[in-house]
Amino acid sequence: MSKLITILNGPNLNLLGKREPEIYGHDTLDDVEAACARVGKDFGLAVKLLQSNWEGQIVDWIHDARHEAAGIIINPAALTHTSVAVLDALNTFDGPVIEVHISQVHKREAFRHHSYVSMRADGVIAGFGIDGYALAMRRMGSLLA
Ligand code: DHK
Repeated sequence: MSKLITILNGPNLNLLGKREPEIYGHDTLDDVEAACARVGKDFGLAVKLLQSNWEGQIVDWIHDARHEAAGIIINPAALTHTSVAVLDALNTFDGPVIEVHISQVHKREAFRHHSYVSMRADGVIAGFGIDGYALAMRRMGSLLA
């Protein structure tokens, strides 16, 4: 049976592909899901990709992952820089957590340089576009082998 990886996406990422394409590119979250599912096949990993604009919904999905997922890949988007609640929720999860940012946040505004989630993440990927999600899946494959 495949292990499940929950891939969580925070505010505004529903607009991926339409929103500021010069920063976030033209691919959509459907493209992200397809790429992650492809990589997952090589490692015996299934994927469940979710997106919400609501902090509490992200927290609830992290709680769900406690019972059903082997690992979490999370792009918390703006919640990266603000949310102690998301950090606390991730601290209740036992498996590996990988934080992904599509853009190179350290090249951007100073407020994007700090991440609460990085205090829990086992790995952080930034600036690889949506390829960052597939790279995170590969890493999950190694960590969960
Ligand atoms: C996405 C966002 O929406 C921003 O708020 C973050 C992140 C960066 C990304 O690069 O994927 O600052």
